[in-house]
Amino acid sequence: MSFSLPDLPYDKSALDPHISAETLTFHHDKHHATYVTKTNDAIKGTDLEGKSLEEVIKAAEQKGDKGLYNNSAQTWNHTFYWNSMSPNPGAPSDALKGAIDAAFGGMDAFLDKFKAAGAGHFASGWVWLFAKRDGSVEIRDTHDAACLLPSDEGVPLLLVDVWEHAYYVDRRNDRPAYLAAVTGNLLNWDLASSQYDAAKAGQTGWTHP
Ligand code: MN3
Repeated sequence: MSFSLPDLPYDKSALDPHISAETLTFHHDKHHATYVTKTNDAIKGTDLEGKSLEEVIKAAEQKGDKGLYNNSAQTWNHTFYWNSMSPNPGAPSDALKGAIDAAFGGMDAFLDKFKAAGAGHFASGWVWLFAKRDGSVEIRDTHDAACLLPSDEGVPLLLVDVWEHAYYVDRRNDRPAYLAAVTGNLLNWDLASSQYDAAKAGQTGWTHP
């Protein structure tokens, strides 16, 4: 059994004008697809074949297999990123809104800090909204493929790609404009709210299909 490239959870034009269909076509059908193919190639015929993607990522990390880690973590990150955006973004639950208010002093202050974290992240990586098991939330950024899987520590709520391929077609080098478009219009608060409930309940939350 091998991993399949999950379909986008919306039409390729659904995020336009914030993210174009051209960007989604290249990003999903080329970049994401390549990570899936390379993950499958690396585990074919090994004892990892048939395991969940989360198990593959953890095994690659433990073994120090950088190639497999990078491709499997990028597969997970991209699927979670697609789901972290929606043309119908909704609003955070009262519980999550309370945690954001406590951590950042309000939604606008959170969005400003999230955008600043993304704009200030050096080179390729990811920006996360992460909930700890005690119900507190924080912004994290990770380099290259590094993936924050659900753990005893907490659960990721939202994830935004800041690799250049996420925005260069639409925005050229203007990463702040991409971050403003995504955070202002597309963040999937329904997903974030259900992930927040999972974090507090000691559950795993979203897992890769
Ligand atoms: Mn990407």
